[in-house]
Amino acid sequence: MLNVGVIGTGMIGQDHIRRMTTVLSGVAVTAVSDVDSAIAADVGGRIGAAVHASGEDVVADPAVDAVLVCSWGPTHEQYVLAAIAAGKPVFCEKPLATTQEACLRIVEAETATGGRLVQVGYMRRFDFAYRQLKQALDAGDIGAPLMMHCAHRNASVPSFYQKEMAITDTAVHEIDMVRWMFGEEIAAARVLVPKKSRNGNDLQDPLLLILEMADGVIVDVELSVNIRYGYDIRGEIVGENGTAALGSLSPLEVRSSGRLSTPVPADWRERFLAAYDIEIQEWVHALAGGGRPLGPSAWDGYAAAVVSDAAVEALRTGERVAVTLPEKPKLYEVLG
Ligand code: NAD
Ligand code: ISE
Repeated sequence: MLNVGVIGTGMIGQDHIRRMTTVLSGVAVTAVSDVDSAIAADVGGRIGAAVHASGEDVVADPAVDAVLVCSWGPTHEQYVLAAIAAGKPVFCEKPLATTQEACLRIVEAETATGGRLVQVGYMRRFDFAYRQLKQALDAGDIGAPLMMHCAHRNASVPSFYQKEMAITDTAVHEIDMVRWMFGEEIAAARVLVPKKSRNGNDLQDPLLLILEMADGVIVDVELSVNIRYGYDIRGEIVGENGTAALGSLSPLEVRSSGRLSTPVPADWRERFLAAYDIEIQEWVHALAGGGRPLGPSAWDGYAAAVVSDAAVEALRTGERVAVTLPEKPKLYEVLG
């Protein structure tokens, strides 16, 4: 049994606690903490977990084998570094940290230990539809890839969401996904700014992010974060001999009153429900008996941060911004 301590018991923290306590096997939640002590006490009390005053106390708890960080992005670095210093595996929700410098500090701390401890919550790699899409691509079903069209649409975003978060909080999922999908790094980013939606208040919404992969494949990502009708994630790869795309939004079709309709997921919890289950279950299995995490690494978190910084600069300047990564440490060459 893997005993997990959860830092941050907000939306995704509670959702991961629900899956670890009621859906998955081989895992128990033994400790929680949140800067909002009332939420932590409520969530911890419901599952009989120890409630700690700080994230560092969760890491230090001898009844915690591994740590799950689900607090706000700017707090990730301190908890991931604390877990690495304690030699405990840590799953950190995306982004790994909010600056590339902070991500690099994590990479350096982890490589100094000589083995992987960190996994980052880029769950699309665990989604059935994305995995099928990659299988079709890798099998050569559509020939060599040339372009990919993506859309990332949120019905709405929280009030603390700021303009650049369309890149750093939302598009980071596509940034990670295309690195994994094509097995290539991203070489440059541009951002086009369309007519502004009146649903977006102070945000520049929507945006069109253009990513150039190192081998010349071009990816466009529509980012609409106040589209109201629901949560809609799209992806279509155009190859030399065909195209492959994520399938329909829902397995249900309703034919009624002369109309054919299908439900649209409300948010990420619904759309990626099974992907999160698989992501955390595979993490638990990988750690069983003292194993190492195999999913998205600290290096992947760092690479996503470097690209997202370039895209933020492209948004500010209107220019094409080239992306340069340092050499990948050997640790990540071996373990992915
Ligand atoms: P949230 O605001 O609902 O919850 C975050 C919680 O962290 C809050 O309860 C807050 O009080 C707590 N917190 C803040 N600072 C803290 C600190 N220093 N120590 C302990 N707790 C602290 O936000 P959320 O939507 O649950 O997002 C949390 C993280 O998960 C973010 O990094 C976000 O980007 C990520 N996220 C990932 C996905 C995904 O699809 N993988 C989806 C949603 C959120
Ligand atoms: C949120 O933090 C997520 O990670 C969701 O998957 C994404 O769709 C949303 O835009 C983010 O704010």
